[in-house]
Amino acid sequence: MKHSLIIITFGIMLTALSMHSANASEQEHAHNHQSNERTTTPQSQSAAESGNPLVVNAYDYAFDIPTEVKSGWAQVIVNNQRAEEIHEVTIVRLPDEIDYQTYLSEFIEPWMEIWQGMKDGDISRANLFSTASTMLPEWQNELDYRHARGIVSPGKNAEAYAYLPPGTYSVECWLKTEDGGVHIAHGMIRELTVTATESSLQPPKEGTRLQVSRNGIHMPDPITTGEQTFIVEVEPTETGTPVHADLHLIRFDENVNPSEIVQWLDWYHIDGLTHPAPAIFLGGYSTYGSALIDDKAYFTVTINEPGDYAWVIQSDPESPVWMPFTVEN
Ligand SMILES: [Cu+2]
Repeated sequence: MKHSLIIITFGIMLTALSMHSANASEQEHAHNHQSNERTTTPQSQSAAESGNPLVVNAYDYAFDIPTEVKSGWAQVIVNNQRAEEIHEVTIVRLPDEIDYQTYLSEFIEPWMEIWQGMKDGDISRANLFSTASTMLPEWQNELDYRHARGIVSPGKNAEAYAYLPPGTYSVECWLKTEDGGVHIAHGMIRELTVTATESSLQPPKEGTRLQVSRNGIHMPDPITTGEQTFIVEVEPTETGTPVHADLHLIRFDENVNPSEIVQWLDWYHIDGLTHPAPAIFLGGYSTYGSALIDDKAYFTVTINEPGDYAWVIQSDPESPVWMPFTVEN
């Protein structure tokens, strides 16, 4: 599990080489734009009351985030209402001796090169790991992923709970533009400091229960429209790693092909996580790194309308793991 996470992170890095100076003005613009609107965002207000919000405003292609957040539980609020494209938020704690600039130059930049090599056909999936290991620093194994892949379609918000020990972090989006450019390389990466001051926030105790196991996805109770909080119990395997890497709530139309959707979730696939998405993504969680605490995940989504929805797990396109269901009013 950890291995695959590291590989995924690699891929994102390729485009980062040029992102830094090129996107400074764009980020500046996004930041100014966002400051004016933040106080009017309902999600920001509700999170502020609960103690430790980490509001991530997404743009095509920039993040506006606070510079620091308290340690302990944080409410990661992804606001994708101002973007035209789908985005995600990965939150990774850097090793103690590695600063953010070193992370960019020694980890992100090689990953962007690796992805370019995959796009050009110079690096195959079969030799990806061996190639990556020669380009990436030893300390990559100490990267500590606390949250990843809460994929959110444009016009939507999603919230998830993450547990963040103090330290220096990177907040980044590994999704890709229509021509295969990783969003990180276009500017969707930011430094975050998690302070020693501890938040009093606790994850929600009330919510709709979900179980994810080797048998698939089990949701005992039907869900309705409105804001929905999910508490997910993820079955560990014999080795202690969760059975599935991630879970997403999607809205789809009758032409949906679940194989196409799970294939799209594969970052290493040449068209994986590339705009446009084959369904509307409303939120979810990933088990990368240390993202699960006590084998549980917590997240909140807003379901605006009744209709056809599904839980989808990144899985083998030959036998996709998904659970379609209908939402009533
Ligand atoms: Cu993005």
